[in-house]
Amino acid sequence: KEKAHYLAIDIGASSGRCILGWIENGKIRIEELYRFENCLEETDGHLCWNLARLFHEVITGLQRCKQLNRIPLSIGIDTWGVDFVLLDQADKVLGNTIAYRDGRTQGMDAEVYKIIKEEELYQHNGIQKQLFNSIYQLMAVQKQEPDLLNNARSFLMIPEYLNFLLTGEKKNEYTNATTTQLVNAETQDWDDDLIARLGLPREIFGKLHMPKSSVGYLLPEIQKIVGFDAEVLLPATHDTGSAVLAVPANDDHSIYLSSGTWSLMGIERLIPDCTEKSRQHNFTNEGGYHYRYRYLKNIMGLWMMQSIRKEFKHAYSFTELYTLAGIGSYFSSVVDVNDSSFLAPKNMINAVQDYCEKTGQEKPETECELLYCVYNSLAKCYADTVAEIEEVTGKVYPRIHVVGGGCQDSFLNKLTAEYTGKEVYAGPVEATTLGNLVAQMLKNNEFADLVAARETIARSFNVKKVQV
Ligand code: LFR
Repeated sequence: KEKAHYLAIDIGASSGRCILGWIENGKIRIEELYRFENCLEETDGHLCWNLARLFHEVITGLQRCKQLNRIPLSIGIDTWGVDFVLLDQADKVLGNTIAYRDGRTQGMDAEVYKIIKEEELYQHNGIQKQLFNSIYQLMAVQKQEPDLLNNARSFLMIPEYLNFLLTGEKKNEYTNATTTQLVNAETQDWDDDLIARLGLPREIFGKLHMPKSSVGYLLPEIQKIVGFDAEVLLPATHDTGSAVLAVPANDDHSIYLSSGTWSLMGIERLIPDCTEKSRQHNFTNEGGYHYRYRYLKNIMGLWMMQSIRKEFKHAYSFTELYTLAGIGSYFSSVVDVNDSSFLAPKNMINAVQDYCEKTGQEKPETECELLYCVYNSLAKCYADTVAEIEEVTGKVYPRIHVVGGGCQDSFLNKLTAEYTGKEVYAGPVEATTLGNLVAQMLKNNEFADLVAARETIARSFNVKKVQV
C-alpha cells in the first residue's frame, strides 16, 4: 500500500509552516514545504491579524504540495488560541480581526465580573485569567462595537475560519474553544448558562467537534487553484494542544514546557481542577486531545526576546544572542515576566528598564545586561512554576520536557536545568506540527493509540538531555 502523506499547517504569532509528515519504517518522517512570516499589523488604531494574507500563505503551501508532487491525504490547521472572527448572514467577516495583544480588553474583566464573580467563573471553566481570553474580547465587542454582535451569525476561531475558506464548512473545535473561557470544564461543551448571563447570542456558537473529526473536502474553486483535493481534518486546533500531544513521554512524572512566543508549562491530567487554590495559583485547565486537560500556566516566553531582538540596532542571530546574554550574567535585576507591561509594550527594552526602575533595582543598560535580565527572569519564573505545580499536586516531578522552537535555545535550557534542579530534555523542535500530524495519523489508524503515537515520536526525533 502506498504511504499516506499528511499536511500540517501550523501558524504561530511570528511564523507559520506547512510540514508534510508520513510514516516510514516505523518512524515519523517530516519535510518542511513552506514557511512564512506572521506579525501583528496596526489597523484603525488596533493590533490586528491579516487573515487575507494568512489564507494566501495557506494556499501557497498547498500549491507547493502539488509542485513537489506530494499530495496529502489530509490537511490540518492549528494556530494560537483565543482569537476569533464573527461572520454575518452572508458569511462575511464583521469588522477587523483584532488580535489578543490589543488593548481593547482593558477593564473588560471588571465588566465580566459584574455579571459573574471571578471565583465563580473559574468554577465553571477552570481557565486561567488572561485579559485577552475571548470572553473579555467579546465583552469588548459588546461594549465598543455592539452592532458586530447583533449582526453576527457565526463565531469561528482562526483555524476554523481558514478551514471554512478551504471547505465551505463551519465547524467549531473543542480544544481551541476551551481557550475562549466559555466552555464548561465538566460538560466539555459551551456553557449555556454563562453565555446567557453574558448576554451573548448562543446561536453563533456551533456544535463542538473533537480532534480527528472531518471538516470536509476542498471546495471546487480551491481545488482548481491548488491542483488537488484532500480532506481537511481537525487536529487539536489550538497550537498548545497539538504541542502537548507531541511531548515524547508517556509517564506521569514529567512536566512539559512548550516553548515559543509563549512558554506554556504544566502537566497533563484526566480531571480538571477548578478549585479556589488552583485559581489563586492562576493555573488553567485547557481541553486537550481525547478529553485530557492541560493543567498549565502561560508564561510570557520568547516574545520578550523576539521583541528585544527587533529593537536592537544590530541584527544578531539567535546564537549571538545567547553569547551576549552569557556575558551579561553578572547582572542581577529580575523582572516579573508575567507583568502586563510586557504584553504589548511600544518598546520592550524600555518596558524592562522601567520595570527595574519601578521596583528599585538597577536598570539594565547594555544589550548583554538586557538579555541576561530577561533570560534570568524567565528561568526563575519556570522554577517558581515547577514549585507551584508540585505544591498544587502534592507530587514531585523529576523531569522537564521542553518542546517547540524555543527548545533550541541552549542558554535558556541550561538556566532552566540549573534553577529547577530537574533533568531537562529538549525536543522535538516541531512539536506543534507533530501533534497536528499525529492527530491526522491517528484518524487514519497509523497508531493504535496516543501512547503508541508518543512512543513513535520519541523514537523518531532527537530528544537531547541538557547538560549543566
Ligand atoms: C501559544 C498560545 C497560548 C495562548 C496564546 C494566545 O501560541 O496559543 O496557548 O494562551 O497563544 O492564544
